[in-house]
Amino acid sequence: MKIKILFFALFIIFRFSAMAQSSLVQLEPVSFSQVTITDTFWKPKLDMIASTTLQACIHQTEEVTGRIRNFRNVAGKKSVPHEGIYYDDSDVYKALEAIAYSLKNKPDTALEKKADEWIELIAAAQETDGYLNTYYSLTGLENRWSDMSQHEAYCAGHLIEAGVAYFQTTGKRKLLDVSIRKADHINQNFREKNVPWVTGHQGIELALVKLYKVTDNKNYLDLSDWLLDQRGRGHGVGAIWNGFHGGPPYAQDDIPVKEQKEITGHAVRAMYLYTGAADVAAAKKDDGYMNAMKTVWEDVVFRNMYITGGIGSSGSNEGFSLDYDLPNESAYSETCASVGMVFWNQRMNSLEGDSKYIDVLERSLYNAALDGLSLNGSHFFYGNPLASNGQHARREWFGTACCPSNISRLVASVGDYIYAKSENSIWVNLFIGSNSIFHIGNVEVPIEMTTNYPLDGVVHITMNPTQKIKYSLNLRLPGWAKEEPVPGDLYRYKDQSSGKFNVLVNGKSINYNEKNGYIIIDREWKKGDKIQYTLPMEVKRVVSRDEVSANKDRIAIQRGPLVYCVEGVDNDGSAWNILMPNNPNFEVIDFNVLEEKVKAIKIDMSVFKISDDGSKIVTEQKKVIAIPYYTWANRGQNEMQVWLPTKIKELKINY
Ligand code: FUB
Ligand code: ZN
Repeated sequence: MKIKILFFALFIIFRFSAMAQSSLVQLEPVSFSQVTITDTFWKPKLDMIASTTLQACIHQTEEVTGRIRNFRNVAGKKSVPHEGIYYDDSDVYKALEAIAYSLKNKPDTALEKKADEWIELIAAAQETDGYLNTYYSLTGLENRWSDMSQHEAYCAGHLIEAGVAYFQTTGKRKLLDVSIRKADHINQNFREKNVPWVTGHQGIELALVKLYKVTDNKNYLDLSDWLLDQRGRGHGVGAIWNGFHGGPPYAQDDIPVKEQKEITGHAVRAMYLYTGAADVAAAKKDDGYMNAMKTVWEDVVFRNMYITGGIGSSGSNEGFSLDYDLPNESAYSETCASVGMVFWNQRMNSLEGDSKYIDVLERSLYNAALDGLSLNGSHFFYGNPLASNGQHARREWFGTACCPSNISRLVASVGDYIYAKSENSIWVNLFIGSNSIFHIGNVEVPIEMTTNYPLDGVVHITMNPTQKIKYSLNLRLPGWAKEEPVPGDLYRYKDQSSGKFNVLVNGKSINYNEKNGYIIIDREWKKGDKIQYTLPMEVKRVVSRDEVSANKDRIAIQRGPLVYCVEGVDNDGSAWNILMPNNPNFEVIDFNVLEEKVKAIKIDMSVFKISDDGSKIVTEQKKVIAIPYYTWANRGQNEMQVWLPTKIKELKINY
């Protein structure tokens, strides 16, 4: 008997220690609502979202298109046709979510009043059983939940995200309660009855985890897990997009999520799926999802990601094609997919505590995602090509308008990605001027970061703990500041680094450890301690693996986290007639792209032209200007290239 009890006790101890070991979460992100942005680069963008971008979204949503009219018509029980596309409700919710974040950054009574007005209509359009979707309410409710390729769950996901965000910012529950009723409707009709349903476009999975966190109702977490587990079991009908029949891989529905190893299909769907899976993994301490996602992540980053951090190279499926198929001029690289890369990589960083995920996040954020928003905030890119013959232009809006509100919500909530915390540590992931207050034990630790990043690499951090206290400050050491532009070997530097990072505390060198891409300064801190962290902002040449045929005999330029491009408007109208020399001389200069202050790079290059009489090709040595990629196409349509040719055969000369 005693032996049995001993075995039982050992079994319990073993079980508990195994559970503790499988505790996945390494760090917890600090919400944007706890962070005040003071940054010279980002603060004007946050203000622009509030003053211009959200106004553009409202104008398009309410006046130009029928999105709000659809809600008004359902609320008024009118028997009229649905206007627009079946997933247009999602844009209203995403705009509301962006408004919620923006209100936190910059309170605005008129904006809040507009949001409240919309929320009244949304609530009035909800069916008595919790269902809410203007497309089906106007075209025939009897057809709802009959076609998995439609976006009912996707719209519900965006509704929930908006409801949570608006509640967190304003304390107003109306939209949250609408979301709860909708989530309950789905839970009762599918999970509780075990009626198979594969979400044709993911998004609700990550939203349900947010709802679980705000309500503490585990049903929503279980529903999210259940929905994830529906995939890859033959329940799906194959997703269809604008007539494109992608079959199960298109919607990541060919293999159960925990067994997936390769990235397939539609890029935005994939990003939302893996973000949701990471959230469930963290909340349920389920490393099954994590193990799968690590391999999928490597497939994305090692073989299928643009140097800009954009993904989904193919327009026909808005997603992934073959490994290393990364064409530049026809790159799809949807803005929403880069927004999704930011979401997913943040979750992976939290689970693993490894900075390589933030390296990717930062790359997507500062390049492919930010490129989706014009410098004046009123025009958008849907796809973000890496080369142009002048055919690409930013637009005011799109028929499918997922990108404008998506980039708005990302920029407005950029504070979410700066800091993270764990028991005795403060983690600095992004270098963005800001203030926040941490709590280490019972001690308040206000922290202030100031920087001119990404224009220069000097970051100042001041610690102001209310009393002396020991904790570690973990500063991300970006891969680009070492010899690794990206994790893996898809891209590599052509030059050895001469600069090195440097960290001082109160003006003196200190001892630190380096682990998982972080500089760890573990010591007793006191009020007023100052850290000066300097990252080497060298101009670096980047080359691709040979398998990327589009980049063969070409070089890209990077400085800090920013990828550069040559745009015709700065270079006599052309960007395809230049040749990168073997040993280029880079001069970093202060430059303005419209109002945006940037560091441009002047490069001595051979420029090829047709002679005036048209009889021959002439070469001139010129100073070619390269600008940060995210700023291109703001001064009209013109030529652009990120990957600059090193061989004459790659040139195109206009005549
Ligand atoms: O289908 C909804 C959204 O529209 C997708 O996420 C985008 O790729 C676009 O197709
Ligand atoms: Zn989009």
